[in-house]
Amino acid sequence: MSKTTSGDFTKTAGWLDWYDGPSRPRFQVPAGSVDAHCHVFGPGAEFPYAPERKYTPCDASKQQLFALRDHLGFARNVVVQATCHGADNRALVDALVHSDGKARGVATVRRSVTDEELQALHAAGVRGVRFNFVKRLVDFTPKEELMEIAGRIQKLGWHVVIYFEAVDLPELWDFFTALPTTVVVDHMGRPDVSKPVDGPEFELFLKFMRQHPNVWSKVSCPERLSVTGPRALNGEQNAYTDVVPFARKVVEEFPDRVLWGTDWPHPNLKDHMPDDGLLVDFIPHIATTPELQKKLLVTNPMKLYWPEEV
Ligand code: 0GY
Repeated sequence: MSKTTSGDFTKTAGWLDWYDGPSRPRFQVPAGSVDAHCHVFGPGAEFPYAPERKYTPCDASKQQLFALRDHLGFARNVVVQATCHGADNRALVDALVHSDGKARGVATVRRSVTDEELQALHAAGVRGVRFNFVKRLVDFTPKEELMEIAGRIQKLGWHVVIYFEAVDLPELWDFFTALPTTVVVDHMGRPDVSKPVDGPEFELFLKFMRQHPNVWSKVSCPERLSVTGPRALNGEQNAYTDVVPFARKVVEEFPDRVLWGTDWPHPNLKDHMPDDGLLVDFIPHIATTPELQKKLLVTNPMKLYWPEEV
């Protein structure tokens, strides 16, 4: 069933809506698991999409996100500000404050943000900011502006989430390695999984993590990275096999610095929309023991987002 975008908005042509009626995962996530990368979109009538956005999605509300959390067996969410909302964090904050303490967030802020605004975001449950370097998603922001923001949010104990393409890591290396906070990389820095897992491109990413103990990685988004599939649809229990060696390598080498998230509602997928239940069934392929699964899904995200409970 096609979903709508409310308010004065029309979905980007060819937009794929999130999947209705996801299956119940066969893999039971450990008690207290955190979906550490997901988004809310609008609803546009209540929380308008930003004028500077590069896409207009279908609405994906906090109630729909929380229903998915419960269906998949997760206890908590980390909601990441999506670029379609720019630096207007109202939809994110609304989700956090209506989550009964079960959601924390990663915001987008500009240099003009005031200390009072940062304090208000902290009170709502924000614990990080996202710096996005994926050119199809955002306009350029000068690095000195980002470094200034990093210095300010460091004082709140927050971290920086970075999103970039693997080919851009060499150029961004000096900036990333100068960041003063914990740094969380989205989706393993988007490796080209048609290249060898032990080839120079992914080795550079592993070196980035090896040399910098403050760098963490989300091992999420196989549906975005996979070239050969098979897709997480129609009960497929061995989806996205080409991504498995990359994610497993990161989980096994850095078990205390990895996070996982659904990426619901999966913005900008072009090829297919995965069944989120089957995405959860991907987890034991990359975290193959109960110990690794617990670190990935409970211990690590709790340390970063709910440290007062650890
Ligand atoms: C993701 C990936 C994407 C989009 C965004 O904030 C966003 O718009 O993050 C993407 O298009 O690759 O992590 O959701």
